[in-house]
Amino acid sequence: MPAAYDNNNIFAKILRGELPCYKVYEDEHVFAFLDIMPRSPGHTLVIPKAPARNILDIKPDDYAHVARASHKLAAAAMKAFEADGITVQQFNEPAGGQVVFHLHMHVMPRKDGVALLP
Ligand code: DGP
Repeated sequence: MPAAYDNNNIFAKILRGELPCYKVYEDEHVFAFLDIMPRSPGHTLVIPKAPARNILDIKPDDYAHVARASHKLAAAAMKAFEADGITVQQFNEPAGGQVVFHLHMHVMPRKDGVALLP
């Protein structure tokens, strides 16, 4: 059973404007900003405005909003970063690689032959 949502996680603070970020996109349902430790140029995080720890916690409609925005931002990032491809990735719980416990989708533009930074 996953832990409860913690309102004081870093991304909740970014959403409330309590911590700075480089905003990429915002609408009624989602917020997107650059990752502070980018694994590729343009590495963007897309998060729901609704509080949700991860995929095990989020309502399907809220996940759909994140997916829809990621779809839109992936196409925009391909153009903006003249990318050859794009990796979209999402981690859940520590065993699943999650470090920040507000659901987020990684959108990472890629160049041919260039590995993601660790
Ligand atoms: P993960 O939970 O494993 O999907 O990774 C969390 C990501 O969040 C990681 O790529 C680094 C990023 N990150 C952590 N703290 C901050 C922060 O304060 N600001 C921003 N913009 N990104 C952060």
